Amino acid sequence: MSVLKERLHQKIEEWRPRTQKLVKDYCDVVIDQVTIAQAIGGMRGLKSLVTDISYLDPQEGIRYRGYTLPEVFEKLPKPEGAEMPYVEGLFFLLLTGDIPTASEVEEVVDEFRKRRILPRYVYEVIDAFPSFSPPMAIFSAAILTMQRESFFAKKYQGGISKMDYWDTTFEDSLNLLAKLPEVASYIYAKLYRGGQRIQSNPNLDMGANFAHMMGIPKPYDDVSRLNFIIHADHESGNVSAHTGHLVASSLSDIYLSISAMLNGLAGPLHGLANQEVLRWLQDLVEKMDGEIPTEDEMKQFVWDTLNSGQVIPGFGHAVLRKTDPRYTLQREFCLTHMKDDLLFKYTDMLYKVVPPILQEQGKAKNPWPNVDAQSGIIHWHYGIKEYEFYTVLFGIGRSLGITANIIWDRALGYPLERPKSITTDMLEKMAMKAAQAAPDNGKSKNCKED
Ligand code: CMX
Repeated sequence: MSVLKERLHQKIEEWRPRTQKLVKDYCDVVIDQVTIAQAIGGMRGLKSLVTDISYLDPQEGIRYRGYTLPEVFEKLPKPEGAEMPYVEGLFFLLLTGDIPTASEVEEVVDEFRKRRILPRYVYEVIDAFPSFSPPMAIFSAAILTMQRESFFAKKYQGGISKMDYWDTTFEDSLNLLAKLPEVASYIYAKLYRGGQRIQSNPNLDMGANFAHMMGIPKPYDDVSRLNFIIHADHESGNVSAHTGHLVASSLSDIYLSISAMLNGLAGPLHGLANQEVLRWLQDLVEKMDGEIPTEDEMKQFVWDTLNSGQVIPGFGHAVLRKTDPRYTLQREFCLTHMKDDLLFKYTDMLYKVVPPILQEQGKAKNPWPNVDAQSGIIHWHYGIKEYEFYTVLFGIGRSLGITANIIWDRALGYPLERPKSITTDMLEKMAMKAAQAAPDNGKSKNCKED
């Protein structure tokens, strides 16, 4: 058994009694209540999911296993000469809660290397897609195709103890994660490089190997590591994480679950926003003939977008109420490596101009930039100009967190997810009952104005 699997096993054994005790002795303790606004409004803020892998504080941003992102980047071991840590080390941290030693990371790197080879049929499936297919659709389908490889599904059919579900799910997760960079880079080669594929280099770690397969020199290896790590997890309620968890809760295997979560990530209000940012910026670059706009011109462009009924991509967040630390980390990278880049200059001006405008407009609860405001311009700078591919890059990173969550869901025996729905009729009756009991006209105080 590898050190990672052994450590995970030990952590699971230690953790199980905590969850069991909560369910057995404290099952009736109320942790939240649901309002009509939440039931109709996407369950925003409703505390109804449990994960120990990451926690999103609205003011501070994400913590992985208790560590802020700057701490994660500082503490995780790095390949020699690299600025950014091993992605494989992050997976160790997400699964166990422990910062791995250099040799522990090396073992995970080795596991990924051994499992990276794609079955031939995956290339054939990717090749069979018509040209101009969206890369996220191909990515999701390629993963779905590999479902026949699922160790969990085979063992489940043969009959295994519930206590052991996590073990085969762990194996499936490692097998899939190791293959994702290969799948993604092959999709890129097929769609945008006339099928000219660069074979993977087994001597490299996940980030460096991905950069190599994409044919992009240093420091894109560090960009890949940065990109995969910051996108890995954002607690459980976002669309991709929640979809992965939901699908897995029916005991669908990792391949089915990750393929499904990618379909959620592909939406414009979620992972697709990074490509929307680029499209929107390119539009402005064209209007400005490549010149840097004045602040007033930039403000006008932002207002024009809002007045035409569109959102400002890369700004706002369902939970965060401050600048996303994932944005800040990428900005620091840009300041070191590409501070004269035209799109970076635009992005930096937007950082100044957009928040006061969104505040003045008074709709968005969070006027600050999120992770997507900056990620696309970095890939663009290093030569990935096909921005519909950016969500695929997000998806590789997000898979690390979601597989870690699903392994733990299985380990702790989380059951089938099945909330209850009610009808509008029922809601109206509840609203009337509340109104009769209340003073004035019975209308709630905190409802949104028209
Ligand atoms: N530009 C303009 N209006 C915005 C806005 C933005 N960036 N962010 C929020 N608003 C608007 C909403 O559309 C909503 O308007 P209506 O009341 O007319 O429907 C209002 O402000 C309130 O929204 P909110 O409660 O602040 O935000 P939500 O939780 O509903 O949505 C998000 C969050 C991210 C979808 C939203 O901020 C948005 O659309 N941002 C732009 C797209 C984006 O960057 N998405 C990426 C998010 C990160 C990720 O998941 O990858």
